[in-house]
Amino acid sequence: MANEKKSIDATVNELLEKAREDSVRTAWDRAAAQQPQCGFGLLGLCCRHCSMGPCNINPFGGEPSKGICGATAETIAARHFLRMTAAGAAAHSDHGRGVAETFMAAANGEVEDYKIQDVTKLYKLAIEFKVPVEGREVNEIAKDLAQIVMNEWGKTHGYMVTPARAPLKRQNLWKKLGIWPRNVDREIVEAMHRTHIGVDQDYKSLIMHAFRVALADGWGGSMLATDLQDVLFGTPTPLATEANLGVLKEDHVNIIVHGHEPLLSEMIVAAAQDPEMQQLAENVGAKGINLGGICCTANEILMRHGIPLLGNFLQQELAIVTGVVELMIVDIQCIMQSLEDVVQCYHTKLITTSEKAHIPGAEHVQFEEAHALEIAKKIVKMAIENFPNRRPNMVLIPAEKTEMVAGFSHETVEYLLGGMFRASYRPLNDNIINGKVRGLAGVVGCNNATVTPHDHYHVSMVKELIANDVLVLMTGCGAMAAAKEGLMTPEAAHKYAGKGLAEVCETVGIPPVLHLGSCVDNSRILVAATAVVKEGGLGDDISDLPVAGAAPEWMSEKAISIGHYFVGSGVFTVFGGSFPTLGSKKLTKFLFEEIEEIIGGKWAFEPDPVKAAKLMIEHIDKKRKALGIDKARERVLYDMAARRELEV
Ligand code: SF4
Ligand code: MSK
Repeated sequence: MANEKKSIDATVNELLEKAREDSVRTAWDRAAAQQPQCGFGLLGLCCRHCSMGPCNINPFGGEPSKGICGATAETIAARHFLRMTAAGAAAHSDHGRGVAETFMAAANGEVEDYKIQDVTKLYKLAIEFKVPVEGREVNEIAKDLAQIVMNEWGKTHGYMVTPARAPLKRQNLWKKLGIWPRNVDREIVEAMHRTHIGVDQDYKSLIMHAFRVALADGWGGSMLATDLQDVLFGTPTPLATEANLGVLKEDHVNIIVHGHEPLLSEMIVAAAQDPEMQQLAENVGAKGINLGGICCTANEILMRHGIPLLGNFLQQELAIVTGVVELMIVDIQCIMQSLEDVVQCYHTKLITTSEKAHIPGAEHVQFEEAHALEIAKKIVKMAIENFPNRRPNMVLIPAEKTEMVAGFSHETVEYLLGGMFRASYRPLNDNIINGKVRGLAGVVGCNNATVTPHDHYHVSMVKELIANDVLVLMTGCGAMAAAKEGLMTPEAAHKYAGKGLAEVCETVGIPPVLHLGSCVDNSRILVAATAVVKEGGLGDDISDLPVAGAAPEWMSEKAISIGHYFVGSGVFTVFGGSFPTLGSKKLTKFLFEEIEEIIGGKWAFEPDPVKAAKLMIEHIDKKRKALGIDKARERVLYDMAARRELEV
């Protein structure tokens, strides 16, 4: 396939051309080299959980129909699905644990570079975890809260606290089904145990435990990561910035932060703004220091500081191909090992920083919270010192950059809708009831080198949804795709949204596509959905709401965990690309149909993004009908048609 078809983003196609000229191989080249990919693996029909294997199952019904131990197609695919969920939940939740540990260290005064910034959110959390607040110092409250919160990862008895934020009916369902998570670590360990040879061999039982694991992530580890990051670094509020590789500056020292945790990147932001560092940059002939982000670290510093988004997952190699990046700092998750090969062709330094994530050949600067700012300054200095090594003949900065507005936390949305003194979701609920807003969609997830053109699936789906008056909430790399396309400005409502949604967006002053943050911030979508339920008038559970979820270009195991906690929260969720259980008809039928009776949500697979959007809209309309508000929407359409007639 020609390069111009690899992405709908012109920067990608331009830089892929340059990569070829520079003899740099990218994920797209390696994806081509992997073809044809293993059909058993794609269908979830390959097991290597013991050394009698690997065992494959014939997807066409012939032999072999069972693994050597007798495991069936559904058992093998369900075990695989559960292990993916566990890996995804582990990644999110271990990120959350790191934040909790830093929060504890900050509360104990052990790390001077981190301070509690959102005291209101701290109080809210303290009350939720039954920490006394009356007449106490902030740090005393924080210390007690930190001790209790850490138990969410590994308490010896009882259940997790934060799932109690869900609507009461949903809580009761989780209790009845026995899937209210006990603690993050236990559910993940149990997932590994259940999927060992000869343990849980009932696909339904495996999928129900996958709910418990995923809920421990979405309503626990991820939710606490978001909350504690807000406490430490501030809850995001709307801010304007720019997205795409065109924000790189030829006359500046360019530094990229890539990965997921804000613990280091927050310090890099502070270090880069330090006048001493600015002066050092000028001393080497640069006009200043330009910071940008890739993947969810980008989303974290975007949401709180308006630092520009450079690009999403599949742009990480191409950012280096521009030839103007002095240094890329990575921490954890979604970092391609190939970055080390790419930097060999340019002057860029690749710095790993997490004890959990090393890359052979990359320079490792161990990040320590106790010396956070000092280490951040050391890394920024390394970038500055590397500026003179830039090779001018290797430079190509694409022109494209797009304005965007980000920073939509649940609290901000509530404030924007109702104002400071009557912050409330009431206006949103009213507009859903009267049909101006048809429903809500969470569109999240990654890019995937086997799902081309890059970004096309996110953008097409989102455009279809907003044209049909569905307000879209986004996170992760999908959010970046929408931002680069110009869907995250208030003006986009007028240009792309249906009349009803455009009217609401213009009244409130919001884009039709809201950026809610990083992968762990999908928890903000759960909280927002719960707030809509609690506001009243739209049923008494998330599964009653006219909402749907999607990940059209997913690739990470974290996406499976996210999808499963969306479904476990009662949301219809559509994935594109591929789906890991398709080799088992029984299991797929269970996930795509039967599960709805049990949990109120269900999965679907549809690679065509517009068809997938239509499935979401159909589901939203089905829920509107069940709520008895389908008539309201018809009436609104009739009124608008009548108005148009009058205008003519
Ligand atoms: Fe084969 Fe069973 Fe071992 Fe899996 S656990 S590799 S199906 S024998
Ligand atoms: S970074 S998990 S590629 S969204 Fe969160 Fe992007 Fe997916 Fe990584």
